[in-house]
Amino acid sequence: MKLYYHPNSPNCVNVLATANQLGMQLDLQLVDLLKGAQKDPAYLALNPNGRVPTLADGDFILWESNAIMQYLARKKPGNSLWPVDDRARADVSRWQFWQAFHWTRATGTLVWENMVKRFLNAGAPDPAKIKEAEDLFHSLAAVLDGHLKSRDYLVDSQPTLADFSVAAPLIYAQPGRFPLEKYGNIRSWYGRIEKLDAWKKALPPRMPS
Ligand SMILES: N[C@@H](CCC(=O)N[C@@H](CS)C(=O)NCC(=O)O)C(=O)O
Repeated sequence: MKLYYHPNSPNCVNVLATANQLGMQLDLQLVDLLKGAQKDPAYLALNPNGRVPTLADGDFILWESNAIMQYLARKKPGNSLWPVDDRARADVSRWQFWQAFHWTRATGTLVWENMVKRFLNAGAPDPAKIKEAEDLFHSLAAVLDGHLKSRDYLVDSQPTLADFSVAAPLIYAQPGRFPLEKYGNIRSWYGRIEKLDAWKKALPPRMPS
């Protein structure tokens, strides 16, 4: 299976960590976002959103990182990343939807304003957008931190797809200036994710500071 990816994309780190944890080898195809390769007509034919990641399994093309993670997990029955119990599986989906719809709105804006703009020379950070994203971040982080108060991982006693999806944006917590000070449970949980070999192997080789 081919994964069209960029090593610095959090939405690729979650997929790579999943493949690593499942012991799967993906044929990695770089889409150079810095050169605009995501807008090449050949790539847009695979993924009309012009974003990474995209998985190609023969003639089956799949985009959206959470869908890709579930698809990979289905290929390895009996794994602990995507439990088969109906409620546990629904719980994993709950957090993956929460990540895609809510969490990345806050974290994505902070990463763009505080980090990516600097790399792309795309102008000064916009204080109003940062304030709005920080407010959203606090309301969401309070939910996540509260949930993690009595748990080591989001759904199970071991990591699931939910943990990889929700943890992925945190790879840029520092350069993105995520206001995490008050959220000790999130920091401890992310510390546990960071210790996993599958996660370490999925991280970009060079991390911006
Ligand atoms: N919801 C999508 C988001 C994908 C996404 O936004 N990818 C970013 C990188 S993290 C991208 O390709 N950006 C390129 C662009 O916007 O031009 C997923 O989870 O796969």
